[in-house]
Amino acid sequence: MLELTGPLDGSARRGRAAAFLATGAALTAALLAVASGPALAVPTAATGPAAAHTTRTKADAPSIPVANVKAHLNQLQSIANANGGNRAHGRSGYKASLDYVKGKLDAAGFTTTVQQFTTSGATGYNLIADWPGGDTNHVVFAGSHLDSVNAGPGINDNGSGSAGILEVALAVSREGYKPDKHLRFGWWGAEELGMRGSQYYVNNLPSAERSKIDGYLNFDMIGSPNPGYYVYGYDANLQSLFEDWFTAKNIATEVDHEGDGRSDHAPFQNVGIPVGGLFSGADYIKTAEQAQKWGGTAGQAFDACYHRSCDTYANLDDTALGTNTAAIAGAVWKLSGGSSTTPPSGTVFESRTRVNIPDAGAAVESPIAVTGITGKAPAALKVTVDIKHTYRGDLAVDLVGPSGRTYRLKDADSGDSAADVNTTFTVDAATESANGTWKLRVQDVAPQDVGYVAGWKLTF
Ligand code: DTR
Ligand code: ZN
Ligand code: ZN
Repeated sequence: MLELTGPLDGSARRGRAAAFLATGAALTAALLAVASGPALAVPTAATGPAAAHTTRTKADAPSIPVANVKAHLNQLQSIANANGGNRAHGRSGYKASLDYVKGKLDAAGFTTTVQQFTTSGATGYNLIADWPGGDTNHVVFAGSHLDSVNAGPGINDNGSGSAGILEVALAVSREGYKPDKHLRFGWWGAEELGMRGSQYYVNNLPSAERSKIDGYLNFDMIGSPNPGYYVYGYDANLQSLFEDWFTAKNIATEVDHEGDGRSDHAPFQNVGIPVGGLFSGADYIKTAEQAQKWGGTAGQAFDACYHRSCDTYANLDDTALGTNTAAIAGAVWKLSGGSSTTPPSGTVFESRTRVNIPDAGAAVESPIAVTGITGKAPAALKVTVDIKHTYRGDLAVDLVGPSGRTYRLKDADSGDSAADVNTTFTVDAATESANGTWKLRVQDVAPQDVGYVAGWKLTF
């Protein structure tokens, strides 16, 4: 698939947000710079352990498999099912949701804090997750409310935003991302009662700490079944950052006016922090003109199950969910600037054999024979992939273990027009014997762009 995309350019226009974006814009230029460490000699074919590499590159946002986001939403649905059908403030389903999200973040290396508060006679909880490192005087903050209404599981409102930022946070960890600015993520309680959790957080944040937040990005409903693509218009620089991202993907957007004061951006906005965000629509009706540009059904609500029991796992549009999650990742990486860390150290088995990938054709495989490793493969097996391709969204990438079991590394994503796949994936391969033939399987599922596997490696 061939698509011309302009460079993302968050040109700075004013104030702190301008400094925020100026850094972002400067970083955009820097992101084009690639600093690579010494390339060590490696075997030309897949043989025994090779020396670990040291490579540092200015990082671009990784692609985020929407399947990963949906897996979190499936868990939230199960939690609601097991807790009276909802995840509402003061109910067991909310705390179970928070415990799920916290568990994922703790395992990924985040510093998490649970902030407790009382509202409407019940205990509420906010979850804050800080990614260690970055300049703590400049915080890039992404948040979503985790609570549902009492009437249902709240999968779109707002499991979708919660799962989207969770997966972006986990991608930060997978990539070993080292942002120049400090990254913080928040999951808010009691939003449905009137942004009580986020208001409590802001009320209890010293003004000196407030001033360190360069911007707060809010994501409340990003997977509506009859979706629109709305961008918050409260800060010109953050608005244009998201608008530029969607323009580069040829997706039209509108500025959201329905949500004024109606979600967790409001407490931050009210104390002067620049806010931005995305929204896919609630109970308002999609017009014919909007259906023309966004698809879906005119005359119907963006989410007919808004605040109803039918806001379940089935109440999602995967394209909107995946696209908005990708936009969140793009904004987080762009605004925080930084580099990926050195690849994992350990016993490395590597192939540098080129394997051409047929355009819109059959899957191809690149094998690596692993020997001399006793026992099982690790639960955090690092798979570093180097694929050259002019439109990485055409590619589906899997790891095949010696048992023949397939592990999905990357979904095809028609919205991801960036080039190449240079990513280290982490795979739970603990059921596999380490020794044996491992294969990287790649399939190009869409016409017009071509590429090849330049190499890949396993680190045990
Ligand atoms: N997600 C809604 C709040 C909300 C945000 N933007 C809009 C626009 C129109 C209706 C509702 C909303 C909630 O949490 O209830
Ligand atoms: Zn909501
Ligand atoms: Zn709601």
